[in-house]
Order: sequence, then C-alpha cells, then structure tokens
Amino acid sequence: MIAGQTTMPSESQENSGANRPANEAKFDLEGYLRRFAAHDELALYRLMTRVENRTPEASAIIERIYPRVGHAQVIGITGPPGAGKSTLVNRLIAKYRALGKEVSVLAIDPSSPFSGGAVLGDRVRMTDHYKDPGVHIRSLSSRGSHGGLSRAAREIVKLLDAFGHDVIIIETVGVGQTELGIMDLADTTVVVTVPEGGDSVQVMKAGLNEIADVFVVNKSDREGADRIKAELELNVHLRPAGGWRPPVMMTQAAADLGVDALVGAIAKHREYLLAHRDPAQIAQRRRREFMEILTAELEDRAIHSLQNGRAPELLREVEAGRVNPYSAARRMIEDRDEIARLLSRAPADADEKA
Ligand SMILES: Nc1nc2c(ncn2[C@@H]2O[C@H](COP(=O)(O)OP(=O)(O)OP(=O)(O)O)[C@@H](O)[C@H]2O)c(=O)[nH]1
Ligand SMILES: [Mg+2]
Repeated sequence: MIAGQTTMPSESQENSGANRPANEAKFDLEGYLRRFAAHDELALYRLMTRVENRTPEASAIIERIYPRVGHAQVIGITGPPGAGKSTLVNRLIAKYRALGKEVSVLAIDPSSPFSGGAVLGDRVRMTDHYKDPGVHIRSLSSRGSHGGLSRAAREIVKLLDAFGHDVIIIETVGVGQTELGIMDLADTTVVVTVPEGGDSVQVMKAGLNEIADVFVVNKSDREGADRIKAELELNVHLRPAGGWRPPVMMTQAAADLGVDALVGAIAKHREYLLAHRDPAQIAQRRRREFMEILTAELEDRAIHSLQNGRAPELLREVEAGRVNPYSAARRMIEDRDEIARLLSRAPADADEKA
C-alpha cells in the first residue's frame, strides 16, 4: 500500500505482525467476513489490506466472498502519463454519484492525484470526493503489493465488487505489460489519448488500440484534437466488420466537457456486452483465471513449506552444492510423498504467524 491515502485508513502498523502480541496473532476471519457482509467499511479496508499484503488468509478471504462477486460494472481507464486520466476519473465519479451509484476507484501505481503526495493542485482535486461515503478510493503500487500487482488488483476488485459497489474504476498508466494486463479486469476499457502525443501512432505502438472499447481524446481544447480523432476513427474503420466498434469521444476533463457523452458511450458498451455474451470468451476468461490462481497458489504453498523447514535434507544438499537445483526440483516433483508434503498445507492452515 502506498502512503498518503486520504480515503482509506492504513493498517500497516497493526499489520506488521512483528510487535503484535502472540494472543492477537490469529486474525478473526469469520468476524471480518460477517462485518463485510453487513457492509461495514472498516471490514472492507481490513480485508483489502490482508489481500494486498498476501497474509496467510488472503486466498481464503477471496474464496469466501466469491459468491457475491459479479454485480459491479468495472471500467478501466488507461493511457499515456499525464493524459488526464485522474481528472477524468474524478469527473466520472461525480457523474455516477449523480446517478445514485456507489463508486470505487482503484488507482494503480498512481503518480497523481490519488497518491496524495503530489502537488497541492492534485490533492485538492482528489478531495472532491473523499468525504463522500459512497466513494472509495484505493491506491495500489507495485512496491506495496508484494510482487503480484495483477493478482492484488484482481482480488481487490473482487472485494469491492462483493462489497456491493455498482461501479469500479481502475486507473492505470498505459505502459508496460502488467498495466495493460490489469485492463483485463475491466468490462469496458477506455483508452485516453491527447493531442500533444503527436499522433495516434503512440497509442497503436503501445498496443492500446487493441484493448480499447472506447477511445477518448482528452484535452480537446488543444491543437490537433480533430486530427487524432480522425486517425483513431480511421483505425476503427479499418477493423474487420462485425463486433463492437469503439467510438472516439472528445473530452475536456478539466472543464467537465464531453464527460456525459463518455458515460453514455460506456453504458452503450455495457449494453452491447450484455446482449452479446460470448460463452467461449467467458469460459476462456474463467480458465485463465483458474490457471493463474492455481499456479500462484502452488507457488505460495511450496515457498511457504520450504521456508518453514519442509524438505530440509534436499534443501541442505542444494545449499551445499551437492545436488544441482534442477535435479533437486525434478526429484522433488517425481516423489509423490515429497510433493504431497510440500503442498499439503496452505499458509493459512499453519500456526506460524503471518
Ligand atoms: N488543457 C487541458 N488540461 C487538462 C485536461 N484534463 C486534464 N488536464 C490537465 O492535465 C494534467 C494531468 O492530469 P491528470 O489527471 O493528473 O493526468 P493522468 O493521466 O492521471 O496522469 P498520471 O496518472 O500521472 O499518468 C493536469 O494538470 C490536468 O489539470 C483538459 O481537458 N485540458
Ligand atoms: Mg493519474
């Protein structure tokens, strides 16, 4: 978790485990799940922190809340740094609030304005919504998410969804595979561009055009907006016929212009999705999710077991250089009993403290 979140309290001190009395070591999972189900925000924050920090009960939390997942509309906002994504998100929050919806925002590796540490102007923008109980803003950084940014993002989205939020907005900078991968979580991906990017080629190069359900040319008050709009429209036009055709919207987020039309375009895409549910695509998504979870879980268990002294002999051999790691890994995998022991207990079942 990154410092300076205004809207969601941090648990990091309490969560360190190191200076926690032994009798408090056991996290009251059942209690928090009950409170979560009763729409208790504190329980939501606590569970999010647990999931983000990969504490031993993280997987169990998601397993338990899973039946409630699937009602939220997840909107991804991505694009080059400084394109105005956060300004736009801020406007979108206001629009969805006006429609009576509960909104949460997950800002991935934010530089502004959700980081709160940025310049004063950014802070002021963020505070537009921070007193509103119908809005939750969570920041997630690669630094704070224990190496698994996509996994943390996915699980936090699930928590927010299960908590009952109607709209979940994920903001990522549109550079890098991880950031783009996170857009997989979104039902509707909005790619934000700006005129001064030179042209739409940048967007194409970054692979953003492939994931866009809606294009936005923000800062349309600036020179060149019409040109980039035309280029993006041409790109959409050149796509094979059939399927959803991403509209190209013009906005001036700073002046709140064009944002209502954007909300309309997002709603249209949602309607399209609902009317064209593709079972094969849904199955593929589920399969991918299962494979990711299974491999992550296997890794977690194996690492946990090895760190807690299981398979010590083989490990000593490897450490002493008497067995090469490949032979050791193969021997371990081929020995059913060894592998069963290695994977037998989830970290959460163990008595060790988190
Ligand atoms: N001229 C103009 N400036 C805008 C507009 N929308 C946003 N900006 C400005 O663009 C700057 C960057 O805005 P942000 O919303 O922080 O951009 P971002 O894409 O979230 O930036 P990162 O998260 O750092 O990638 C700010 O100074 C905004 O005030 C617009 O429509 N027109
Ligand atoms: Mg931003």
